[in-house]
Amino acid sequence: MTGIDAARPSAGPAPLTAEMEADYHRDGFLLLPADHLPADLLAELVAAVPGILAQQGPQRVLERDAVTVRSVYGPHRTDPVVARISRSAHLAGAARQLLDDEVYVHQSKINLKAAFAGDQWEWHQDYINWRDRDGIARADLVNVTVFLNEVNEFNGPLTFIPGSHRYGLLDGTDTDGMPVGYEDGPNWMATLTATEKFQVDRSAIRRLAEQGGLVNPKGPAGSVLMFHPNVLHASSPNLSPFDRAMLLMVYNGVHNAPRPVDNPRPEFLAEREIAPIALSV
Ligand code: 6CS
Ligand code: FE
Repeated sequence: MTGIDAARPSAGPAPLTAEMEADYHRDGFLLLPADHLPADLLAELVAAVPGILAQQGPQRVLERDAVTVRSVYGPHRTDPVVARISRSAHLAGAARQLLDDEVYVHQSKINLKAAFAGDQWEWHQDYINWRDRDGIARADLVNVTVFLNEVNEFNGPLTFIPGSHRYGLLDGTDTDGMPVGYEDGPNWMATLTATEKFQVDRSAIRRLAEQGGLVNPKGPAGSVLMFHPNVLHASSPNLSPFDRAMLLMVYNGVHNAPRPVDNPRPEFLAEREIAPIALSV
């Protein structure tokens, strides 16, 4: 039986070992080996990326320089290859395991982090946006990221504070107004740029980093990185001559579907149609 009223997911593909699950819950992130995704699936995905980055429309967000692509949102809705990969047991099955629920994609994006020009992401927790803007009641979501290039110490890897997800949403300051360079943009742009709208208190970041350290998972294209919506993370600008493109898919449990909100964000940022994914291979 499937459907939102169904109990918990029936037995199905379980790509993660018990040890991997424990690591994820302890650290708030988990890097899977590069061969987790079948090579043909990865090759198809990599081939689809230029077309996605060339999409015209509000779902494409530029860097402050107004020419370099920063992100393209919602490719699971517009691109058949990403749509298929989003349903694969390798990814959606792993999300289902971690959330212990049927899942659907709340948000997807390609973050390009272009060679020379890709800008930073300041320290943040993802969940604050999904709670406050999209009406999602619990932090029962998981980011599943596929590296589309090699990620190394030079091209702006995501950096985590292990264990920081266990403290829930941290205190900070919600800034008003639009970030520099985006003054004329729509309101929803404020949480998607190099300047975070919600600034987590630096004293908390320092304390958690002193306790947990910093880790930046690296690996070849095809590596899969999963991370918790409350884990503190950031990344530096990409000064290297190598792109650092990633596909990120945010899976939510169907029992955690968004409640209605005033001013809902566009559907390319926040899915409103909740249909549990039927896993494919
Ligand atoms: O606004 C959002 O939904 C998002 N913003 C950030 C900074 N991270 C995660 C999420 O995609
Ligand atoms: Fe984030």
